[in-house]
Amino acid sequence: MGSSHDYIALEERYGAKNYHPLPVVLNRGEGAYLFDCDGNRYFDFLSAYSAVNQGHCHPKIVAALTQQATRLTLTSRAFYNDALGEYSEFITRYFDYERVLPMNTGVEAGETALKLCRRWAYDVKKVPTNRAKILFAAGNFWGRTLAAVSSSTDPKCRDGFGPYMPGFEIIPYNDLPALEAALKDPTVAGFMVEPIQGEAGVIVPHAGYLRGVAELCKKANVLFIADEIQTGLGRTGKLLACDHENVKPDILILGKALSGGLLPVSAVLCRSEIMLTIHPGEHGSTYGGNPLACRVAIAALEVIRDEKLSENAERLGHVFREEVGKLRALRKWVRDVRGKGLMNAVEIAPDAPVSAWDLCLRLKEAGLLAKPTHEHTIRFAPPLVITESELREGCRMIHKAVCETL
Ligand code: IF1
Repeated sequence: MGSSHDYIALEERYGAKNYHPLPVVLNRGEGAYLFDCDGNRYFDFLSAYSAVNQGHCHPKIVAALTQQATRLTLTSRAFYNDALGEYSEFITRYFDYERVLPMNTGVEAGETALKLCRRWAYDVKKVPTNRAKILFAAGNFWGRTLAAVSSSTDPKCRDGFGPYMPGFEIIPYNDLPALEAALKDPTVAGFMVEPIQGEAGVIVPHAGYLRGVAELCKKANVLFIADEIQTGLGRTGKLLACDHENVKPDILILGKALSGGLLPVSAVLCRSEIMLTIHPGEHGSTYGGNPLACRVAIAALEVIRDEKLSENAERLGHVFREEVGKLRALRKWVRDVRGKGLMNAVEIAPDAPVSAWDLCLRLKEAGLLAKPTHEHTIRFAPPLVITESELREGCRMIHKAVCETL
């Protein structure tokens, strides 16, 4: 086993440079904890961007993986198998949708949702061919494909990758009048939106926004497409962030924790009228809906339900915001502590005596791993299996790291 330095040097020499990781080399994960090559233990307050809601290497999900891995892992969709049907019934009942289209990564599910939306526009809404428009919110993030970056307003995601996908329009987030105005265009087919914007810095819309989106889209015969890849699966204190307002999107997009962090599993759920506009041979994926992913996803969803992870996130989210919120009175440069459930962020002033990055380095020294999103906001999203005493210990580490700074 090499040293941390050796592992970093290998990545430096042989890898792409599309990330700037925190200088820590991890080799084991268990529950809310990560361990580095030098044997140090950390709280994981990123959860791989909410892909590890069930905690690292959850025994039940690992067991489902290892059991299926010795039987059958991949058939492709050229043939049937004994897992996809059972999984399709399980997940559509779990979320109360008529049908599911299984994919792998979140962005593939996003692309699938947009293809379904366009196809529904032409076949059902009767929008003239190739004229369908899809609305996105400024500040959105749904992945790194050319379609995804075509809808981005973040220069770091978008610039230098043109030309861009046509038919995409941007409206302000959390702005119902702007949505209402945009929906006057009869060629609009859908509005894809995160119930809480993750990458933008955990931007929580005002109460009633999601209900307004659902009502305005329904009135305009436009599909409400909810990207719950980061907000879903218990993260915000409900099974879905849309559940906070009792709204049901026309198309639901899931990913990340759908596998508990074991392998890429994503899904698009919607009613038959939308799903059946794509016919055999018109969309697919080599690994989409593979038996291994199906068994892992069933176990991952069972863990969220049986261990009441949404309820735990709801309860401990209030503890986090109360405890860390106290920092605002202690350091004026702590501008905001915000979020829902265990999807939270701390925003620091641009002129703070310490950068968000340096604060994350201090947090690492204190035993907690987190990462800035943009330069002045740190996202805090521990696995939903964290206990109250572990969470309070993590909050003490955050206090220590902040209060070390004058
Ligand atoms: C990176 C960000 C988070 C997502 C939402 C779809 C996807 C994501 C709401 C696509 C993915 C990941 C991607 C990863 C880092 C991380 C991220 F910082 F990039 F923006 F979480 F906020 N919808 N988010 O958050 O899912 O294709 O990655 O499976 O690209 O750096 P994916």
